[in-house]
Amino acid sequence: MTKQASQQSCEGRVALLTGITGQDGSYLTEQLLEKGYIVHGMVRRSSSFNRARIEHLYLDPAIGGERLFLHYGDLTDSSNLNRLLEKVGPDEIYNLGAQSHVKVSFEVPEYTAEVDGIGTLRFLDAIKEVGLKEKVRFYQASTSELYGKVQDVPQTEATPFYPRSPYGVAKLYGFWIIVNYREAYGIHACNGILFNHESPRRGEAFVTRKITQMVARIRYGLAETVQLGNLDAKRDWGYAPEFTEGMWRILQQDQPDDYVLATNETHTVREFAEEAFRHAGLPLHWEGKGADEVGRDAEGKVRVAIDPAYYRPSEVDLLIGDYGKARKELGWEPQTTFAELVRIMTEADLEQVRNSLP
Ligand code: NAP
Ligand code: G4F
Repeated sequence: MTKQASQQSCEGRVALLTGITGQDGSYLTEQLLEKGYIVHGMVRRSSSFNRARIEHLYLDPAIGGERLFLHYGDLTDSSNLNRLLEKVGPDEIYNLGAQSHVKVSFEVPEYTAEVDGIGTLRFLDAIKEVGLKEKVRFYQASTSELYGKVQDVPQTEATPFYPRSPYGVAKLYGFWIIVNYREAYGIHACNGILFNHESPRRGEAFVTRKITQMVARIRYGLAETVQLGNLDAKRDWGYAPEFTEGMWRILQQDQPDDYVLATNETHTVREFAEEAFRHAGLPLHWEGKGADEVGRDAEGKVRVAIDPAYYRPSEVDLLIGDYGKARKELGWEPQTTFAELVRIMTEADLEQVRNSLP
C-alpha cells in the first residue's frame, strides 16, 4: 500500500489508544496522525507529569485539542471504558496499556492480571455492551513472553505457549479472550505477538535503555558501572516505530487474525552491552563467571557488574521470532539491524547527557 493511498483511505477515521503515554503509544499516535486519523488516548491520573513522550504532539496547536484528544481512564475501571467508548465511537482500538515490566509482575502479580488480562476482557465486553461490535476493530498488544520456556525455535503463530511470569500468564488470558470474542461474537479483534522492540523512548527500567543510558553517563564521567542481571538471556530486538506500523497493518486486513512481528535474529544481553560500550568508544572484555562476571574497559575499569537482585524467579532464556506470515500477508518486514538499533539508542542517550552538562 502506498503512503498516499493509506492517507486518503484513513482521513477522518477515529482511533482510540490505551497506553498512549508509553513507548509504542507515542510512535503509533504520530503515525496515525500522519495517516489522517483523529486520535483519542486514555491517560492515567498521576501525581507527577507522565506525558513527555506525546507532549510534542499535544502542545502543537494544530494537533492538541484538534486531532488529538486525551481522556482520563484506567483499564481497571469498567464504567470508564463504557463511557469512553460511547463518547468516542472509535473505528479502531489499540489496546497498548499494560503493567509491562516482567520482573515487576512478580512483585504485583494480582494487579498485573487485573490490567493485562482482565483489562482486555473489560474492553471487549464494553464494546459488546455499547453496541460497537459490528463497527470497531481491536488490536491487542500480545507478546513473545507468551512463548516463555520455548517449545520451538524460531517461534511462529503455531508455537505452543508456556509463559514464565505473572506478566506472561496475564497476557496469555488477554490473547485467548481476543480469540474467544472473535469467534463467539464476530468482533474484528487481532493479536499482534510482538517480540521485544526498543528505541530512545524505551522505558528506563528495560535492559536495553538501562544499558544505553548508563553507557552515556559512564562516557561523560557521571557514573562508573552499570549493574545488570542475567547477561545470557537472548532476545529478538527490533526497532519500535517499525513495529507500531505493523500494528496498524494488522488492523487493515479484511479478516481478523494473529501475527508475529519479530526480526528473526537473537542476541544476548551481553552482546547488547558490548555493542553499546563499543559505540561509545569503551570496548569491553569479560572476566569471571556467573554472578562474579565483570566487563572491563581498556583501562581495566569495571563497567559492567552483576547484581543478582535483577535475576528473575523464572527466566525466559531465548526468544527468536519467525515473521514469515506478517511478511506474506501484511507486506511487513523489519529494516533496522541490531547494530543500527544499538547505535540509534546509544547516540540518543549520549546526546541527552551531553546537552545536560553544564
Ligand atoms: P510502556 O512504555 O511500559 O507503556 C505502557 C503504557 O500502559 C503506558 O502508557 C502506561 O501509562 C499504560 N498503563 C499502565 N497501566 C495502565 C492501566 N492500569 N490502565 C491504563 N493504562 C495503563 O509499554 P510499551 O513498550 O509501549 O508496550 C506497549 C504494549 O505492548 C504493552 O501492552 C506491552 O505489554 C506490550 N508489548 C511490548 C513489547 C515491547 O518490547 N515494547 C513487546 C510485546 C508486547 P503510564 O504512562 O501512566 O504508566
Ligand atoms: O528488557 P527486559 O526487562 O525485557 P523483557 O523481560 O524481555 O520484556 C519486554 O519484552 C517483552 C516481549 O518479549 C514485552 F512483552 C514486555 O512488556 C517487555 O517490553 O529484559 C530482557 C532480558 C531479561 O532476560 C532480563 O532478565 O534482560 C535481562 N536483564 C539482565 N539484566 C535485565 C537486566 N532486565 C532488566 N529489566 N534489567 C536488568 O538490569
